[in-house]
Amino acid sequence: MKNFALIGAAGYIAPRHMRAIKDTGNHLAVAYDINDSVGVIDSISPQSEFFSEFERFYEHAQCLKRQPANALDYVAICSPNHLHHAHIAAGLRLGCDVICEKPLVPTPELLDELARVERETGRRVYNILQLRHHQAIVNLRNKVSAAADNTKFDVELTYITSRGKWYAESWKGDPRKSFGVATNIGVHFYDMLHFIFGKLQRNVVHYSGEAKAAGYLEYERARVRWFLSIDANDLPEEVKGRKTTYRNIDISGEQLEFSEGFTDLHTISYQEILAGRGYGLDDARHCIETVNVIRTAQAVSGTGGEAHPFLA
Ligand code: NAD
Ligand code: HP7
Repeated sequence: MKNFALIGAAGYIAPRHMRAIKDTGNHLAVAYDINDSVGVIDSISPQSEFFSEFERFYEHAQCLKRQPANALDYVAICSPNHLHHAHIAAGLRLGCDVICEKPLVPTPELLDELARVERETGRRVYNILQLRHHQAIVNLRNKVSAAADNTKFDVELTYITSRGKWYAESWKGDPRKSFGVATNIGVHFYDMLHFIFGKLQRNVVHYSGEAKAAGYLEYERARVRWFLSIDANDLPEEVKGRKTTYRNIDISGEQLEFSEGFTDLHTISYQEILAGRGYGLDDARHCIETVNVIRTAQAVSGTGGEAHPFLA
């Protein structure tokens, strides 16, 4: 049984990590969040220590090292995106392996920096890239690998996860903290596209705003017109009023709707990490490079059929 600490324990995604820790037979020893609305801990692990100040959390974690049975093995990180780097480095320096939410860090340079801390401490960082464990995505990847080597698929990706006004008011709507919608939410499908279709060869941005973004990506095995939005008005008519999310890949005319099937993917991610098959810094690099380019690119109008139809 491994001992875990959880940073960002009061937030939206933290309970999925708490469940993953419990369901993989491990122990949530310590939770930390600057917000003390953490009653959810009771439904999973009422004996866990809780701190709302980093200094007290850190000192407690250091002291645990004196008792081999209680020393922390893993630090799981669910804090806002701009804090990941500092929290990951702190976890490694505590002598723990780290499991961190996406986007791991905003730039490839920060991945290099974390690789240095991994070498200094001898500990490892793992990233939650849960779409790689989604059965529909795994099936699609197998189908693409089985196709003839010279097949290049035409893909239209529509990713709508609608959010209310709170999103813009929260840290998620602040580009200094979330790095914008393409990084905060798009990072999932850029990673998924790379996982299925190979290396990225071209990256063009057609639109970039607070609530949506769109562009064209060309991979070894696919040409992708993509559209991402958190605006419910962008939901297709057939799902409006019925669903708040719509995640669809149209691959050469065939529709693959993959909005469902997300609930257990954190637990699967943990199982894989604990079995030594987790996704580390090198696996995260491709999607981090992609979002880094998208964040800094000048938007241009789509030509030659490269624009997603929702942009018209
Ligand atoms: P959230 O705002 O609901 O939770 C963030 C938590 O971090 C809050 O409880 C907040 O009080 C806490 N926090 C803020 N500053 C802190 C600090 N200095 N020290 C400790 N805690 C601090 O956000 P969320 O939706 O839970 O997102 C958390 C992370 O998970 C983000 O990185 C986000 O990108 C990621 N996320 C991933 C998925 C996914 O599908 N894999 C889904 C949602 C969020
Ligand atoms: N929801 C909340 O109540 N609070 C939140 O903070 C977020 C959602 P989905 P997930 O918005 O930051 C996705 O769209 O898949 C509500 C991204 N993950 O299925 O869980 C929401 O209003 C994630 O990377 O959201 O998370 C719905 O009612 C990104 O950080 C419900 O939860 C996160 O949005 C489910 O909403 C975000 C993926 O796209 C895989």
